[in-house]
Parts: sequence; C-alpha cells; structure tokens
Amino acid sequence: MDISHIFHGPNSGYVLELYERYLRDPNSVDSATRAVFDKIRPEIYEEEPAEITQHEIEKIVGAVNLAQAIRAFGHLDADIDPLGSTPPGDPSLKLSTHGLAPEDLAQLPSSLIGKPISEKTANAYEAIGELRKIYSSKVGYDYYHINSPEERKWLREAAETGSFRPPEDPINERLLLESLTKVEVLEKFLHRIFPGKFRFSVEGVDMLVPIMNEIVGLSAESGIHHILIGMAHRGRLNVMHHVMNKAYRGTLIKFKDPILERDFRDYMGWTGDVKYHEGARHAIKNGREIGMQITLAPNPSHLESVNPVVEGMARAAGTSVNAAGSPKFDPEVSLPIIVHGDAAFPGQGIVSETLNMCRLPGYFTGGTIHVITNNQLGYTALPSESRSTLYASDLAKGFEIPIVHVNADDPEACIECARLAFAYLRRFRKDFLIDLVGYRRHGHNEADEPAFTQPEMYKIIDNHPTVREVWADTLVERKILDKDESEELVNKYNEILHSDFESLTPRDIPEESLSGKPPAGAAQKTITSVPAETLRELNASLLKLPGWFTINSKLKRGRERRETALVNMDDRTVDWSMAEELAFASILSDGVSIRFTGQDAERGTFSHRHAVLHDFNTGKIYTPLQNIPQSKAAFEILNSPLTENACIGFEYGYSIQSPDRLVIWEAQYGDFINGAQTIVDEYVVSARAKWGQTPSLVLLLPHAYEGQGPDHSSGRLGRFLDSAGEVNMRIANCTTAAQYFHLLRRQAGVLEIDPLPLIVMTPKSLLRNPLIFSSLRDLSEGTWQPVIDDEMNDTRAKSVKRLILCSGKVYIDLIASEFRKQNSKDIAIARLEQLYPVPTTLLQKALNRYPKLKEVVWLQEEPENMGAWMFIYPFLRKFIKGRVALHFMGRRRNSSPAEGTASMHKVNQEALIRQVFMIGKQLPNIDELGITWVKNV
Ligand SMILES: Cc1ncc(C[n+]2csc(CCOP(=O)(O)OP(=O)(O)O)c2C)c(N)n1
Repeated sequence: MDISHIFHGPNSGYVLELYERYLRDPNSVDSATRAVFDKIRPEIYEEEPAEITQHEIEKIVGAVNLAQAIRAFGHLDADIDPLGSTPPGDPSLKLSTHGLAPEDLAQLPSSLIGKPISEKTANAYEAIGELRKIYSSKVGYDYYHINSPEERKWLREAAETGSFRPPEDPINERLLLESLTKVEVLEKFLHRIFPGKFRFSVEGVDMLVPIMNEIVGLSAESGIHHILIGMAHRGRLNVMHHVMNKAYRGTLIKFKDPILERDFRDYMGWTGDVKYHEGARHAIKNGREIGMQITLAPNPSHLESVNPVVEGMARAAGTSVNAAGSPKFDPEVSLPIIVHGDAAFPGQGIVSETLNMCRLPGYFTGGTIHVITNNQLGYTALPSESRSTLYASDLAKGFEIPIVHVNADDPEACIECARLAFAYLRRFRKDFLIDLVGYRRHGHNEADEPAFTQPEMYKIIDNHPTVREVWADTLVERKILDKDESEELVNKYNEILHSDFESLTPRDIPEESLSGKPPAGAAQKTITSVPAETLRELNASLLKLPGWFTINSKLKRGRERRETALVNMDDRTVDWSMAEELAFASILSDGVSIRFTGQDAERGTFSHRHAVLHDFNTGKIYTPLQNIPQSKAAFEILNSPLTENACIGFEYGYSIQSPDRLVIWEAQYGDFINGAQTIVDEYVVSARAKWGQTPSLVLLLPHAYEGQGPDHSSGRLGRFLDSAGEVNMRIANCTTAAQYFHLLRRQAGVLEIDPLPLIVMTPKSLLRNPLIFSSLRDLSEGTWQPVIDDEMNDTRAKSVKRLILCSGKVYIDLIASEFRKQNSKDIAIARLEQLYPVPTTLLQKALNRYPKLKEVVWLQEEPENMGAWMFIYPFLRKFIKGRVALHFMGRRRNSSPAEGTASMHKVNQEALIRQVFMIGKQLPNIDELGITWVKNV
C-alpha cells in the first residue's frame, strides 16, 4: 500500500523509512509504532482494518517535526547564560506549534523521535523530554549548518549518547575543583595585593583554564607533538600559570616592581612588552618518546591578529621538508587552539580571513579548536552594539564549524564540550568552536568601573557566586566533599602565592620565554655566488620536462631562449625570473627548503614566473623546482587566498616556527601591503624588540611608478623605513637580476645565524627590461652590493660636479634617458640597493669619491613625503657634513602615492629625469608640474 500521501512535512521521509522497515519486519520497530502502522496495513487483518484518521496522522507528523526542531534549534532554549537571561526560544520548540498536547505524545511511540533516545524511553513524550534535556540544557548544540550528513549524524549521536566520551575516563570532580581554585585564587590574590593594576582577569569565564587543560591532556594521550595557542589579553596570565605552568614568581615580580623589570629588559637588550602579551613554551610528556611542546604565541593588543600566526606555526610544525619534492604535512603532529573575545570574533576581519584558510591546500592545519571567552561585553559595548548576529560565534557557521554554546558556570558541561571538540577534530580534521558563555567579574581592566555603563548587569554579577563556589556547593551536595575541604584548598593556594611573593628578592629576574639574539652581522660575509658550471647544470635540470608534458607554445619560446642563456660568461642574458629560479634551485640544492606563497605567485602577477607549468592538453601540473635532481629539500609555491593581513600573519608564524626554511610572500601589487599593516607593524618589524622573536620572512612587493595609478605603484617603501630601527629588518630595492639572485641567496644563507625579515621592492616592467639583465659571471663571481657606485673610471670621476643618488627603477629611467646622453659629462649616478640597514661605509665611500663634487641630489619617483627621502635625509646630511649642497628631487608632497593617469605620469616622470640632468638650470614650467626640486635642504 502506498502511504506516501498520508505523511507531510519535513520528517515524512523518516516516518516512511520506519514504515518500510516495519513492512519488511514488523518486529523491527517498537510495539507502539507497530500498533500505529498496523492500522494502515489492511492485509494483516481478516476483517476490515481500522482507518487511520487524519487527526492521528497530524499528531505523528507533529511529533516528528518537534523532535527535528529540538535537534536543530534546541540551543535557542538552552540555559547558557550564568546571569540568567531568558533564552530567545523559538516557536518550533513548542508543542502547540505542532498541534500537540503532552497526552498526544504520551500515546505515540518513542521510535518516532528516533534513536538513540527512543531506545531508552517508553513513548514519544518521554523521548521529547530527554531530547530537551540534551539540546536545551546548559549546552546548546549548534550544528545544523553543517552540510555533511555524516558529520551531522556523528554530532547527533555524540550529543545524544556521549559516544565520543571514553567510558573509562569520568570527569574527576575534585581535580576540577582544585583547578578552579587555582584560577580564582590567583586572580583574587593579584586583585588584593595590586589593586587597580591591569591583569584582564578571567573571572566569569574561569572554565577556560580547565577546558584548555582537558584539551592538552587529550592531545598528550593522542601523541600530538605541538600545541600552538593564540589568545588575547583576557585570562592570559591565568593560562600562563595554569596551562603553561609558568612559575608565579615571574608575574609577581612584574606586578611588584616595574623597576626591576626594566633592569631586566635592559639586560636582555630589547624593549619588551606588557606582561599579558608575552609568549611562553612548556614541554610535557605525551606518553610516547617524543614529548609534547605547548607554545603560547606572544601577541600584540591588536585583537585576533595572532590567529593566522598560530595557524602558520601549526602548519610549519606539522610539515616535514627534508626531502626534495613537495613538503609533507601530517595533521597528527600539531594542534592549534585559539581563544577569542566575543566582541572581537565577529568584529575583526582577520578572524574570517583566517577561518577561510582552514581547508586550503598549503594552509590546512588538521583543525583548530576555537574557544570564545564570551563575557557578554566588549570593553563597554554590549553585544547589540558589537555584532549583527544572535551569537558571537555565528561567523563560524559559514565555514561549517560545529558550535557548542556552554554555560561557563557548569564545569562538567564545559569539560564535555572540550572532549567533544577534540573528538570531532580528530575524527573529521576540522575546526570546532566552544562558545564559553560567562560574564566579566570586573571592568574591562581592573581599574575600570563597569557599573558606569552596565549598572543592571553588574548588580547581578556582584551578587553572583564564583564558578568555584558553585562547583564546590555541587560537590558538597553530591557528598563528594565537605565545605571545609574547599576552603582548605583556597588557603593552600593562597599560601603558595603569599610565600612566593614574600620570598621575592631584587635579584630575582623573571624566567623569560622566547629569546632572540641580536643579529650577528653574518649576512655581510655570506658567499652568495654559485659556480658557473653548477648554475648551468641547475638551469638544464629546470628546463627538462617529463615526456608526458606538453608545454604551451608561448612558454616554450622563452624556455628555449634560456637553453643558451648561460653559454657565455659575459652575455647579459639572465632576466629577473631566471635569476630567481636559479637562486631557488641553488638554495634547494644547498638543502634549504622554500615555501613561497603570494597572490597568483605560481604564474606571477606579471606572467613572468611560471613556477608551476600546466600541460597544454590535460592541464596537469609540473613544478620544475620540485623535480630537479640536485634538490635536497622540499619546495612549495602556492597562490595565496585573497587577504594580505592573514596571509602575512600565517607566513610570519610559519617562519617563526621553522626558522631554517626560506619563507616568502609576494603581493600582487606592493600597495596591497597596507591591508596587512597590523601584521607588518606588530609582528614583522617589532616582534624582535617586543618578544625576542627572530622572523626571517621575505616580502616581495612590486613597486614601480609606471603610470598605473595610485594603487598599483608603490610598495609603501616609506612606511617600512619609518619602522626601521635596531636592525629589525633588511630593506632592498635592487636594480639587476644578479642583485636579486644574491639577495635571495644571502637570506637563505643566514636564516639561522643572522635572521631578519627581508623586504624587497620588486619591479614590474623591469622584469623584462634588458637593462636589468645580468650575466653568468655576475651570478657566479659577483656578490650582493648594498651600494652600486657609478661605473665611470677614476679619471672621469675627478670632474664630477653632481652626484645623483637614487634607488630602484628610477635608475633605469635615468640611464635609458636621452637627456643623460646629452648632459652626463659632470654627473655621476650611484644606486642605494640596500636601504636598511643603511650601508654607511659604502655610502660614505661613494660620496667621497668625487673630489670636485658640488652637489648631491637625492632623486626619487615617489612624492617627497613618501619613498626613502625622509628616512635617508639625516644620514646624507651627516655624511656630507656641509661640504657640498644637498638637493631633493621627486614628486611633490602628496596624499596619494601616484598620478591617476598614464599621461600625467609620463609628463612628470620626464620632467623629473630632464631636470636632474640640468645643472644650474631649472625647467621653465617646474612649478606647474607635479615634481619638486628642493635645493640645499
Ligand atoms: C584591533 C583592536 N581594536 C581595539 C582594541 C581595544 N580593545 C581592547 S579589548 C577590547 C574589547 C574586546 O572585547 P572582547 O573581544 O569581547 O574581549 P574581552 O576583553 O571582553 O574579553 C577593545 C575594544 C584592541 N585591543 N584591538
């Protein structure tokens, strides 16, 4: 009999499935269900069967729909707020919406509600009750946005049966109390002894610490080698001491005596950072031979910026690169845990940028556990002012991340969530999010008065017991503990803190976490040349294609040219991309692995690289640098997702975790680096001074004034120079292919002995301009030259009156110019190839070379307030010491980096070049042009 017309609604499929099962074997469904189906199966009756009424059908469908609604939306009724706000609820969770009364459900079989609940209950009423206990309890399971039926089934079973939970591992209630006691006592101690000092207390979301420890414990049992933790200020001190196991003394001394702390910083030779930003490392046994290392990454104030850094660290930790070919990533090795704020998670764009990486090849880390410490406030702002979503966690839904909202006052539920998160991540290798809903006991910091802005909320909080007190009372009720014992625990940890505090002496210096040494200057001595024969062999290997591969005919021509490029030592046949590929090949053959990511990096923005070749007929890819027989280490090149902030953050983390690998990120156009200003300012340029980290990340930023408008012209060189200090990076703008070759090789050669970030302003049109091409001799016998002086002989140098000093592409414009040919008699041109650290000796040497020198002109394409001028000016003044005049020539002070049209660009660029070759004269219309000539600065 076809009964499909009888059932309607979203769950009719399930009822039909039950019915079909019943038809095959009536005993396969429970007796109550059988009784319902018996009514609609006439053939088993001798007499006329009883008609199933429309009313009964509606009740069945209603029951099934209600069960479905509870599973999907039960979280809207869950009791997740310790402060007791009313949950939003949903009509679909009410019996009346489905035309049901309790008695109706009591008459229906529990099998309608589905397994596993149905197996433990006598009828649908009981089963619905059980479902509510699960889905609308202190935990709200929020996973119906997940598209994979397999994952949904797993999550449903996990929620309804606790199947993920190891039965032999019950929660240790006493240990949990001890953990909560430590957390609370530390905060209260600091509050009492150092009133008003900032510590960004965890109180209200105290369970963060036991949750993290639960994950650490599970990770150790599973043989994970690295846990990488990223978190902002909230609760960080507590995590430092109770997850990272740092001794209390370190924090106590910093609170007690800032002067001592300062001495310590001076001693270490860095500027340091506030105590709630510092990183830490902690090693524990993981049940196997190799111990597990837990790293808490240092982070700046900029909320959530540490997220991609931690992911990059996890990716590096799980990747092995010591064999040629592509790197091998093992998701068993590392686990990232990221702790977020409830206002910052939806608010900061870098969160979604980082989440978007979670399943991308080259970025996948095997899943991250996210915890939102949801204290229902962001500084003074309410959720209604901070986000347009119901939950703080809703952003994660788009990435199909399961979410549990859990009441932070229910320690058992919180631990269950930690276990669920870990089990899910291990099963599906995907992210999981715990929305830990609590409150904030004090103001944003401990000097703030929260009742100024949230008076009602803080009346509730002031009268609300701490989670330790709530849990201690529960254990007393359960007769696991008596009241005195919980007080004894408090006293015990108070005494430990007291005695540590009392015993501090001025000689105590905090145990430091991550230390960086100042650069040793090894870069200057590095040999970067490669024997000519080796380069020829590498070139031949790079050009060799497998038999199955059909190359695009347009690329074929370029490669054929390269076949003969290295025949003669002095032919200038090596262009930019060939120099780059030879540098990479030689670095790999030296055993240094390379990770190169960037915006369309595989082909190259300007279609010049073609590091990944696509078979013309099949599209199948071939990467020569992964296949050269000389290579001893892995190579990867990836098109990065379209973000700058998260991408550079990720590569920064990767390079910190694996300092022995050459890590490069390339922008599409240099301007887009401004999308990563946070990561550049807070990590790339200042992490050494703040946290002793020693990154060696390379940033390639196309920077060339070529008339493509304000947003395709500048790598914002001036901003990097603005932050140059204490030898915190190398900044280069080089003008030959060989210089680029030596620069890359030098970076790879000093990764571990003299690590510094390398910022390179790279060319666009010069990629193919023969004026920058180099010879085999330049690569095989040359070296990196921070300054390249004019090649004129010493006799001619004696008559030079003007020295033009410049950097980058404008040099090529100068030497290609007609005006030079007519006017260069008394003019020399020197190039500053390395802008920072300023090559003072070489620069001074160039300035001293010309005995009749009258003036030095700093020439740049960029406006006066951009480029290198503002940075280099004091150095030049110092070197010149008033002996000769110093002029500036470049575009006028401007708000935008470059002209909006190619024709305007051309006019200004020509005027600039013409003017710089005119000694003693001024272009008649210079005031109408966009350039400026500032004399005798
Ligand atoms: C990028 C950035 N913007 C602003 C701030 C200033 N600030 C520090 S904490 C905070 C509120 C954060 O709220 P939430 O994410 O809920 O974390 P909570 O402090 O409540 O734990 C703000 C606005 C900052 N640190 N970083």
